[in-house]
Amino acid sequence: MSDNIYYNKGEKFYITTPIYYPSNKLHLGNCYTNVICDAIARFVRKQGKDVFYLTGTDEHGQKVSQAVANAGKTEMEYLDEIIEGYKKLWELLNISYDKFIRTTDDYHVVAVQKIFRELYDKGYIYKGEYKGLYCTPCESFWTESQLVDGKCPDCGRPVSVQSEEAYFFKLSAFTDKILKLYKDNPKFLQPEARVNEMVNNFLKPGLEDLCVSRTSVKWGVPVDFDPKHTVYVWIDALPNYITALGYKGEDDSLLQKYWPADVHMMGKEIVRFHAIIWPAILMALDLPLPKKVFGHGWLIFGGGKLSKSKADGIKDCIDPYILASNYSADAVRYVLLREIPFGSDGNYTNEILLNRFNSDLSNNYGNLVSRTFSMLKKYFGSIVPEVKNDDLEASKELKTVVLDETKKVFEYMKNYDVTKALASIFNIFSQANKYIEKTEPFSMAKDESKKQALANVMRNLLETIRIGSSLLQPFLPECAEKTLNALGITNDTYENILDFYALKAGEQISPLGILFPRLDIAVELEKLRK
Ligand code: ME8
Repeated sequence: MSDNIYYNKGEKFYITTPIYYPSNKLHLGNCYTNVICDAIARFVRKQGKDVFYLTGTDEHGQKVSQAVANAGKTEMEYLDEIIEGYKKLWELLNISYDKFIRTTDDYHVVAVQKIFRELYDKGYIYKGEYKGLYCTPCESFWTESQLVDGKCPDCGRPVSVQSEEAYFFKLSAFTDKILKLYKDNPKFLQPEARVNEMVNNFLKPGLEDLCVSRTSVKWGVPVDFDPKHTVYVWIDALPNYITALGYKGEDDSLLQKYWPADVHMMGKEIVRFHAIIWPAILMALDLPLPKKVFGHGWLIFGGGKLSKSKADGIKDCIDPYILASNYSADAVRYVLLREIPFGSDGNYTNEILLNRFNSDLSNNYGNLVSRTFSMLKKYFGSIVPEVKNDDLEASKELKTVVLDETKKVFEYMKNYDVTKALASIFNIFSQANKYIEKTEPFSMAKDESKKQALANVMRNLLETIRIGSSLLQPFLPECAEKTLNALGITNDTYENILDFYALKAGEQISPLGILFPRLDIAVELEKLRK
């Protein structure tokens, strides 16, 4: 990002989520990466940037073949249904991606074949014999030393010895280059703890060549010059970030425009692929590297990472469709962004969601907006009042908090820290509620001599709500947009976010219903248990 952290019209910004494995049991943890990326993409768009936001699905590999065999469908029938489910979920959660890539898309398949061939022609891929420990659910080979208690270090399931003729990628040639990359660009991989993990677990022991084709897996991209081989699923998956932009396709203008990516966002369990293997492939292809790889933490449920296999066994209380339909997409987005400290793990329970709903969304933001709007209606007929001679200490304090917290939001978002940014935004709302307690507009309204002071207070509240809602919009798009629209604001940007008085005196504001009706937590918990 450049120097002006508030507004940079036209600057390019490319953000990606990992491509998701097909699953017909999508859980709340699955939504996390996309919700973070959506908040960042929306925020950056409001900074005037030209954003390209990519998500999609990772549809090849042994796991799909197994699921298809069980379901009695063709691969594409099985996948199309699941992909529809993903698209519906993203729509429900207001995920504003620009492109959805499927690794079964023809252009992707052809581009992966061309990439494989180029790496082979350049001598980075060679043929050999593979004997290794393979975890089928994770589609990963492991070395003996990487296993934990003899099992897959990612999912804890058993691994099996597999041996076959295979192609290899010369990953071992990249150890020093990747170490240099981290050294020269300390912010390439974040948070910092992930750098230590990569260095200690993989780079210091020295990278091993990577098996990049399988003859036993049929559902995948065939190696075009040796078709009994199928491209290893990660070598098929990682290039989605460039094939989606037209790399090795007919038109690569998007690639010219947006590559390298500003940030690849993902969960920490797949950082190894993105911070070691992916840069090595890009170096081998002579392409620029992404500016940042960020490995976020996990949503923890019942003491461990919420995963697809685990979600299968749990009641629907972590079903994002049910939670978003009952409590709004904004509430689901809020609990994910606020409860999982960005970069770390965070616990989820329904109590946490419902308590956050009542205390932050309903009592703090919702109540501030509804009290202010109803007072404005009562005292000024919903007309934006003019400020004159505002010498209240409380007003100065409010404006200072609003502008300081606004600046902090932009500082935090420079590092994509969505959790801290949200906390700052809610500090603005808390301060505005305190301002009402301190200034007591309801008492002022009884005293004709305080009419102007009352006007000042109401105007300060409206402007605070405007700025707070403008900041909130990328995170909770529905409620913030309703509020902004009621204030007569559409197509809001951050161009003048630091101007405190931006509304026009004399304008009528529109009525606004209750944004977050208070919930009876016990009743809701009971409903979710069913
Ligand atoms: O890994 N908490 O796909 P995926 C937080 N296909 N994030 C979670 C989570 C949880 N409990 N569970 C899942 C893949 N995620 C590969 C990627 S990219 C070239 C290939 C996140 O469907 C996970 O960390 O298993 C990842 O960022 C995303 O969901 C998709 O995971």
